[in-house]
Amino acid sequence: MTTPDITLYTDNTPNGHKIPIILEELGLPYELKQVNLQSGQQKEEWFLKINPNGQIPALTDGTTRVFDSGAILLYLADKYDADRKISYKHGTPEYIEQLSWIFWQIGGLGPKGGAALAFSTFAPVRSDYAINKFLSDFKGLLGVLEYRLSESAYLAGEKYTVADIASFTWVFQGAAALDLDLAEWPSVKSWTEKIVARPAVKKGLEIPKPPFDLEQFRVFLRGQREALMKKGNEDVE
Ligand SMILES: N[C@@H](CCC(=O)N[C@@H](CS)C(=O)NCC(=O)O)C(=O)O
Repeated sequence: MTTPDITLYTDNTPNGHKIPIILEELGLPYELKQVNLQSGQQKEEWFLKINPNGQIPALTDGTTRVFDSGAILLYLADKYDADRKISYKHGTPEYIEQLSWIFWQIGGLGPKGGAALAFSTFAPVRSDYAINKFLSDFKGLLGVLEYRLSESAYLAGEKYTVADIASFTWVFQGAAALDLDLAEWPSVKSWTEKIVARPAVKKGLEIPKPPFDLEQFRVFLRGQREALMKKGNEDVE
């Protein structure tokens, strides 16, 4: 195995936590650089050289740069998971399944969860149309996960993989942020509980420090939502 020379650029968000979880699962050494999203560091010139899209997470490994969490998790699995601890081997049916769920998360669960949170919680104006659309899209995708996890222990097969990590952070933090009760999706709930109990996941969720207080965040967001719901609906009839 090539010697890793990894620097991880991340912050406390669902996409941001995926990569520390994977690095911890694989026991890889890395340097951590927190990119403060609140202060807009992700759009600074130095960071755009690492991710021209100006978002976290991103990673450098020696002279190689990798951005966008799907690319990063596949890069790490290909390069550093020779024992296939958290990934399937290229060309196997499970590898294709793993790939499908990763792309599904990057193109669907993440953007829909992000939009649901933005419109229901942070929007400067209230649009019931946007709130309902993105919340129901996100819940629909939780239903897709429920269907898959009621027939398979993990998303790509019988083994926990990078595909699970990709969706897990969005379910674990996304559902809490949106005040959704996972009891509505029982297989997703027990899958989430199994994953959060893993030591590497516990550690990864606490990077960068200070650890993210999900319960405190949930209460804060609830207040934001209540304030938004007091505004008039601005949808055009
Ligand atoms: N498709 C990207 C999405 C990354 C993304 O949305 N990152 C967010 C944090 S979760 C971000 O950096 N937001 C700040 C911004 O867009 O300026 C990935 O999977 O890495």
